[in-house]
Amino acid sequence: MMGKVEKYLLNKIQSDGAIHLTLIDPEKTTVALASSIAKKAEEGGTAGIMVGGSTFTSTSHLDKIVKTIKRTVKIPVILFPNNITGISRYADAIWFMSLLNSTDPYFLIGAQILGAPLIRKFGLEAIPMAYIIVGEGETAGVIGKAVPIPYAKPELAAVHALAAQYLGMRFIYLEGGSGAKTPVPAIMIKTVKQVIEVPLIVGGGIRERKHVESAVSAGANIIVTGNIIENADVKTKVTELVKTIKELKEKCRE
Ligand code: 1GP
Repeated sequence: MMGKVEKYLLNKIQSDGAIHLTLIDPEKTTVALASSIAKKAEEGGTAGIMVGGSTFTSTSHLDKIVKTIKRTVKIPVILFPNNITGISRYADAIWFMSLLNSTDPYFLIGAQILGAPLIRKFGLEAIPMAYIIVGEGETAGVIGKAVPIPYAKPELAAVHALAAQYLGMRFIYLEGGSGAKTPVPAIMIKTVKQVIEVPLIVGGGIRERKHVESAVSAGANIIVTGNIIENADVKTKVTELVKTIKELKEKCRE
């Protein structure tokens, strides 16, 4: 049941050690800007474009953004939905995610039940993923009614991740929240990695080379950056982050 985007991600993780994904929040961008960010991020070596954000609701705007990005880049476009309004027929795949530490059943399974028939109708590739909000959690934590796992409790993140793996989820996402002052700490990433075999995605507040170094050295397989890409010289920034990942991998091989 594994689709082509998932295969592509797994192959790329295997060959590159770890990969970078660029997150575009439709609410923060115009169609033209989103397409230019995606193009520059692709030139900088990002492996795929994720489209989503915690508070946006306009599916028509999302459709326009995804359609334009698809026309601009060859790398896959993966939806990162906050709700059923985050589903676009024009994407390649969707993170079919459950917010594992939400207190609201809607974010655990309700939205997924409503969204599933639409995903089938559109022929979107669904990639099962456990979404775990940690640290301050930021907007995603508030909107998703999560009880964020404190950074000082990495063992709690690990048991959430292990439960997700036993439930059959094929990716685990440790989310520090977009714009987090402190990205997910290395000790939490390491503790989670010790108990899971599936790939680990880490995002939230990753802005600098040292953040990428710390996350990848601790075992992150996918690094997601959003804010920094929207605000900075995209190509330069993505190139720097992707280069950091590659250098780390080469160091490991020596
Ligand atoms: C948020 O993890 C992502 O869902 C990205 O966070 O915007 O802080 O890079 P930033």
